[in-house]
Amino acid sequence: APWAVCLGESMAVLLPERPGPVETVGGFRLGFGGAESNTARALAALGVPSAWVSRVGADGFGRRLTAELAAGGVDVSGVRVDPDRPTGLYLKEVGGSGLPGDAGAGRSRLHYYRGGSAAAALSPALLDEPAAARLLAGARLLHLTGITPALSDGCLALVRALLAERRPGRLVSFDLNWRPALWRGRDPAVLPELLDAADLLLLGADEAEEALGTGDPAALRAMFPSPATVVVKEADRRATALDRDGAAVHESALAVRVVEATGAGDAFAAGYLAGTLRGLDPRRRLRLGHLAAAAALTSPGDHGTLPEAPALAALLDAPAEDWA
Ligand code: KDG
Repeated sequence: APWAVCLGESMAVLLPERPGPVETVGGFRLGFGGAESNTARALAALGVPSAWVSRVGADGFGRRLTAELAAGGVDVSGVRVDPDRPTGLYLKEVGGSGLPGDAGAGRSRLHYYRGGSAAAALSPALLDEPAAARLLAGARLLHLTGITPALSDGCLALVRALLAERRPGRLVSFDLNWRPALWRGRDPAVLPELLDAADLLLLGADEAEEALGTGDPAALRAMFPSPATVVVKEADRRATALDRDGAAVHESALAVRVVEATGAGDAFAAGYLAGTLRGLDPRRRLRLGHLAAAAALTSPGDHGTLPEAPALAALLDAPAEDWA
């Protein structure tokens, strides 16, 4: 049975041929993305048996993205096909000229075409679907993000139900993934209660500042007393893991030339969670997060390619002065 279950919406994505406003970018390449399925795929790439649970439309996008995830080693037996609603779509607008050193390079705006999508129809009814229920019952880790509760009332109710249902031996991780565009017309005040119900909380300092009023690791730890671990990512600087008594472990991020940043947070989560499931020490968990994020940062799509296992192992074990 898969160790990790990642639940949330995945979409087709239109990736522009070059950076700039949509009007000027020429053609688009088709890709697939979605925070939780990105994490599932990166977990599988790290050797962690993983499943993605969601809904897609009975359309070519849904079939293609499900097939791509399956080809990436992700268990898709818990993906339902909705005959009445489409697979969602988003468009990436990449900032700057694309030349290295350009301050706008790598910054993207996502434009969503996902209202009324198949995944937005997720609800607590999922818990009675045999395939999903079997995956959820067998998992050692359930990974959720702050995107799902923004999608619909049904999605919010499902996230609440999953967080309320504690299972011994199963960790629940929650990545804030603040997407203000998705909360228009909905109330993000529900987020703190959800975040505090997880075992393992992942937050970007910048997004936490915007969504919660602070990006300070100690302040966030104090704001969310329940999770066993709170991990705060300070962009390209470092990440900090804080346990319940506030003890902190820091690890610097790797210096990389950013090609396109979307998906880096999802990859970081996968690295950190893979390290957690493997029982690595706190520093190596953070390192594996940084390595997976670096792979995503240096690739134009949401996904990157990790170093081969021996190189990865050497980096995890490197003495502090040789790391970053
Ligand atoms: O983290 C990457 C995601 O933002 C991207 O894949 C699209 O899931 C997505 C979303 O809702 O923003």
